[in-house]
Amino acid sequence: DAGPVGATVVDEVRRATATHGGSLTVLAPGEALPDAASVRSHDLVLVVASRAHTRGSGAARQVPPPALAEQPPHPNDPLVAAATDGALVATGGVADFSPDMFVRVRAAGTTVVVAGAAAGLLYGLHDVMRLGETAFGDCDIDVTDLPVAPVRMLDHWDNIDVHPVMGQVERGYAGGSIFYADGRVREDLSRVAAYARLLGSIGVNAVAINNVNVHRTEARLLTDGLDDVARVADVFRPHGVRTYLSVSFASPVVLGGLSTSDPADPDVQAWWAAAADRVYATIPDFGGFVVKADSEGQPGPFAYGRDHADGANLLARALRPHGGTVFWRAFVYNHEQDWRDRRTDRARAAYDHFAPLDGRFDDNVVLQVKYGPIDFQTREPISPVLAAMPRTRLAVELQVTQEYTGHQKHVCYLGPLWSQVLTFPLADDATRPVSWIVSGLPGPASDDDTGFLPAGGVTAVSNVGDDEFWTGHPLAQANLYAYGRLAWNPEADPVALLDEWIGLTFPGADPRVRETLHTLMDDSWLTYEAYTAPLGVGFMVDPGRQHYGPNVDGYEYSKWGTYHFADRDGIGVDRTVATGTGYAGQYPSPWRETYEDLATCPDELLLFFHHVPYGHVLHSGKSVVQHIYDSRADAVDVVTSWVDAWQTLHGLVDDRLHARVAERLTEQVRSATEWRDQLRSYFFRKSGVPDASGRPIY
Ligand code: BDP
Repeated sequence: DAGPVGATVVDEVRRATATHGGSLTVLAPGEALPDAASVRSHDLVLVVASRAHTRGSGAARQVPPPALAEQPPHPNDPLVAAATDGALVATGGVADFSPDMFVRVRAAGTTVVVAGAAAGLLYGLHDVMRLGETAFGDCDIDVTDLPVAPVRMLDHWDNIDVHPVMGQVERGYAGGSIFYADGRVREDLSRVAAYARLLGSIGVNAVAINNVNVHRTEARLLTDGLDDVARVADVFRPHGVRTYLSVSFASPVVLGGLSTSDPADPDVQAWWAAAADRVYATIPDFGGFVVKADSEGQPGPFAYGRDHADGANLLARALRPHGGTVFWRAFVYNHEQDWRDRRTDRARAAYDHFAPLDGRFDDNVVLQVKYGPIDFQTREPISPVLAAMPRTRLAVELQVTQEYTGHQKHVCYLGPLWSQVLTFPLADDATRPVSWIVSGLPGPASDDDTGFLPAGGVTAVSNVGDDEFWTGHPLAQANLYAYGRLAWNPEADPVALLDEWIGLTFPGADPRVRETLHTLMDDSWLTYEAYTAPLGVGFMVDPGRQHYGPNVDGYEYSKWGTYHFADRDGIGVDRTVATGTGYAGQYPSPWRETYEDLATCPDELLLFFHHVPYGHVLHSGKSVVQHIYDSRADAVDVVTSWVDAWQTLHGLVDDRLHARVAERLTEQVRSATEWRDQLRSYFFRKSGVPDASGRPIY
C-alpha cells in the first residue's frame, strides 16, 4: 500500500501493458516471483519490495528476479518495477533515493525501474512510456534521474466568476477555467483528472487553483469552499500533485469580520491559525498558500506599517503545524508613480523591497520571484533578487500563458527562453546558475556544505483552459510540456524537448510533420522578439487590447511606470549606476560591470540598460535604428513563410487541429505585419533616419 500515487502506478502500468496485450502482476513483499516461462513480452511485474528486502543490498541490480534474468533479450521484454515502502538506503553504487528519484536499469533483457517511493516510481514509469521501445533496447547504462527543484508548480490565474474584460481566466487564452463553472467548482472534474495525469507525466507536483488577484468570491474558497477544494485535491493527489490556494492578505477582515489584518494582532494570528486548521482537517496534504500582497492593488502588510517578512511569517506560522508552505510573491512595485519623475524605476522595486529582508523569512516561506525585474517581457535580464537573498528560500516564476508573447495566437515556443533563465550563471562569480539557487545547491566554489542552503523551486503561470485543444493554439501545448520537463531538468536541451513533444503528440506521423514543426517552432521565440519590442526595451504592447499588438507609447506616459524614453535623438532606459537609475548596481559582479558598460552590455539587453543615440553601433555591426528596421521586416518574412509550410501538412495531421493552427497563423502574419509597420514608421518619424535597405516606410 503506497497510497494514492501507488494506486496510480498500478493503473498506469495496467494501461500500458494492456495496450500491447500484456498483463500486470503485482507482488506483495516477500511473495514468490513468477517463473520465467510464464512471463511474456509486454507483461509487467510490479515487485513491491519491503525495506528489508532492498536495504544495503546493491539495490537496482539486485532487483531483476533471477528467473527473469535468464530470459533471452527481446526488444519488448517485460518491465519489472520495484517500489519500496519508504526511503531506500542502498549500497553498491546506487545513492540514497529522494522521493521523486528513480533508477532505470536494463539488465539481462529486462528493464527495471527502481524507486524509493511511489512518486519516484510513477515518474520512472512515465519515463519508460516517453521512451517507448527505446526503454527496452540494448543499453548497459543505468540511468538515475531526479528533479533538481523540489517544488515544480503551476499557478492558475482562474476566477470563479467571469470578469467582463479579462474573462474567467486572467491572462488566459484558452477559454474558460477547467476548475470552475456556474459560480462554483465544477461537478464534473474529469477534465481536471486528465490534466492531473498530464502534469504527473511531466513532473509538475504542485498547483495553485485560483488567481493571485483574489476577489471576494474566490477568497471564500479558503472557508466556505473547502469541500470543493478538497474534491479538486482528491483528483490531483493520485498523480503526486499537491493543491495550493491563492489567499487574500485581507482575509481576516473580508472573511472573518475582524477590523484589521495586522500581522502583529493576536486575533489576526488566531484567525489564520484556525483557518489553516480547518483546511488541513479537510485536506491533510494541502500544499499551502500563494500570496500577492501590496502589489497592483492587492492588500498587504504595508497598511499596518509592517513589512513583507512580517506578512509572510504570519501565514507561515499558521501553516507550520501542518507542514504547509507560503509562496510569497516578490512582484511588488508602485503602480501609481509619477511618470515625469525620472528617478523612479520599476525594475529596481523587487530588490529594494526584498533584499534587505534576507534572513527574516521563516523556513516555510518561499519567495516567488519573477524571472525578470519588470514583468514577463519577451526579453529581460534575470532578476537580481535571485542573487541577493542567500538565506531565503527562493522560487523563480515563469509565465507559460502567453500574456506578452502573443496570446496563444502566435507560435512562440518558450523553451529556449526558460532554458536561458534557468541556466543563467547569476551568482558566485558567474558560476551558480538560477536553477541551482532555487534548488538550494551550493555553487562549485562553495566550501560550505553545512550552511543554510534553502530550496524553493520553479513556478509558472499555466496556459490551460477548457478549450478543445487545452491551450487555444494547439502548438502552445509544447510550452506546457517544456515547462514541466525543464523544471525537472533545467539542463535539458529545449529543442530536444520540443522534439519529444512532437513525437508524443503526433505518434507515427509522416516525418514531414516533425520537420515542419521544427521549422515553425525552434526559433519562434526569437522571431517573435524580432518583430515586437527591440533590444530588451520591453513594454510596447497595447494596454487597450490586454497586452496584445503594438502601441509604442501605450505605457509611456502612464502611472504603471515602464518607459522606453524614445525621443528624436535616441532610445532606451539608462539604468546604469554612473548616470541612470542605478539598477545595474543591484547585480553581483561580473554582471553589474557587464551591464554598466556599453562596450560589454549584450545587444539583446542594450536598451534595458542604456539610453543610446539611434546611430549607436551594436556588436552586430548594425546601428540601433537599422536593427529596428531590419529585424522587424525580416521576421515578418519568416512568419509569412510558415503559412505555406503549415499548408503542406494538410491531411498529415488531424483536420481540426490543422484548421485551428492555420487560422492562428493567418492572425500571426497580420499582427506581425502591424508590429513591423508601426515600429518602422514610429522610429523613422522619431529619428528621421532613412532605412538603408530602401524598404518602404509609411
Ligand atoms: C501581470 C499581469 C497581471 C497579473 C500580474 C501578476 O498583467 O494580470 O496580475 O502580472 O503577476 O503581468 O500579479
